[in-house]
Amino acid sequence: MIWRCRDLTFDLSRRTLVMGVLNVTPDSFSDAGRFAAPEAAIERAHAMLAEGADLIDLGAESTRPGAVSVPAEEQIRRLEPVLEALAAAAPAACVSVDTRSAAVAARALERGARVVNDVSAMDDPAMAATVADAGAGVVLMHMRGTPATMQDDPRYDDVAREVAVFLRERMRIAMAAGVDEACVAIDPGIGFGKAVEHSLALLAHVPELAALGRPVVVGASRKSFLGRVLGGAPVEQRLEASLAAAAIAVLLGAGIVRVHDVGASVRAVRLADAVRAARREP
Ligand code: HH2
Repeated sequence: MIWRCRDLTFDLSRRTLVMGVLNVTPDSFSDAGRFAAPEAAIERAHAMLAEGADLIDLGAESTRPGAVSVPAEEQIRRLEPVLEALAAAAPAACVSVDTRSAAVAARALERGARVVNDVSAMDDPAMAATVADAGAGVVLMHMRGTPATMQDDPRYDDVAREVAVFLRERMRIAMAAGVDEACVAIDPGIGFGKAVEHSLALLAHVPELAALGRPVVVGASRKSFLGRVLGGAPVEQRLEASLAAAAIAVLLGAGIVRVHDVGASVRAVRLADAVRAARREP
């Protein structure tokens, strides 16, 4: 399976990609404010690349439950110095921009980003054309509602099936608007309008999403469902469960994991890759 992101083509049959999270926000659910200053963010990006990150997922708008949206101009103001520094690095880092705004995505693509990570799976009507024109990679993620309301008693009859139906439809819309299928990746949106049992079911049912024929992104790192499974562990005690979740996702067919702890995740994922490669086809 390949994933095309402008001038880069990733071969996911060889190994899982690790996407390092970098939030240049004052209010993300973990690392809040730590990388809001451009110098701190740029240093963090380089550290994650040195630890083996394949992509840096740069976000200027928190999407934690209850978060309110950040105007496009403010997102761009937060992103630009970091994008410029990463584009100038040698070799240039592969940056994905975590935004729901086509205006923000367009500016980030001008500044060298190669992927748009859209947690709304293209609710902005201008997003598909923006991605298509740049030949950028895109992550289409499932979310129920908006960050402001998504955790208000989410209900599903069959969460894995409903998420797969939604993602198949958003893939169809993206491709109808000119996005190349080879550029598309899909994400079940763990924790986005999901109760604990929904996030667990989505992890367990990664094979059904992989069956849609595009790389599956899983972002379980440090999320609250892990804390709940561990009997209330706070965010700083979720590393081992995050690594376990990444390894499980890879073994079940995920192609990309979105993580905060890059070095540890790379080591966990390499083992999962090796076990996956050792499996005899049934
Ligand atoms: N999770 C978060 C943000 N963006 N994108 C994708 N594709 N998949 C995810 O699971 C995902 C995502 C939430 O995590 P984080 O960025 O750490 O927090 P915040 O949204 O508060 O900035």
